[in-house]
Amino acid sequence: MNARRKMLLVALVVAPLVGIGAACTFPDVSFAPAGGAEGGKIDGPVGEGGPGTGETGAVGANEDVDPTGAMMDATTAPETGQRIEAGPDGCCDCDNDGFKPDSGTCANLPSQDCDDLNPFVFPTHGFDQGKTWDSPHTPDFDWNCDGVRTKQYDYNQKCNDPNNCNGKSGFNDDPNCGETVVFNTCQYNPGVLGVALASCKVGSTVMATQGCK
Ligand SMILES: [Ca+2]
Ligand SMILES: [Ca+2]
Repeated sequence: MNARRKMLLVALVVAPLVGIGAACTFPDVSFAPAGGAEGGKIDGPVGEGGPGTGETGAVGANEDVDPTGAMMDATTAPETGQRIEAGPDGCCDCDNDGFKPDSGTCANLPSQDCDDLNPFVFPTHGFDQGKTWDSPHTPDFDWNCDGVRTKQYDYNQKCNDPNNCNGKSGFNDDPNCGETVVFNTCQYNPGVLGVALASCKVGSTVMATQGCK
């Protein structure tokens, strides 16, 4: 093979590798409101897994996270005016949310409203991305009165563990309920056996709001 042919062969081999290297250099980072002031769930592949191997969805998520939370919509309680001063004497379901407190005596309503003066706190309430908690009930942001604060999305997800990467997503840090912060979707690279190890990195980023219930 003469020198010219050798150079041509090298160029043909190297050029695609340079292209691949360039394509893999920068993550697909974007910033867009998601699940923010308008409430709702984050658009995109959250919790749905992705191609290749690895864990999917909320598998391995923090214990206080609902594994199906990422697929659910969320409401947003207003920051002010959530709680009423008092109901009329002898009222049952004072906040008119369809539930009465355990002490309520009126008929035909389910009980266990843990705060009958706040219409945004009641059993069956789904995730809410409200920022403030205006209720004596504890724990705070237990919108559905089950005595436990459950978070909608996983958190402290740094996308740095190749064994827990593919299809994973979550907040970069651990935001409070109703707080809007950076949310990562991880990108898994299986590597090439004997050449490059599998790796995990942040594939895309949005701003999102933690919902709780
Ligand atoms: Ca009520
Ligand atoms: Ca709860």
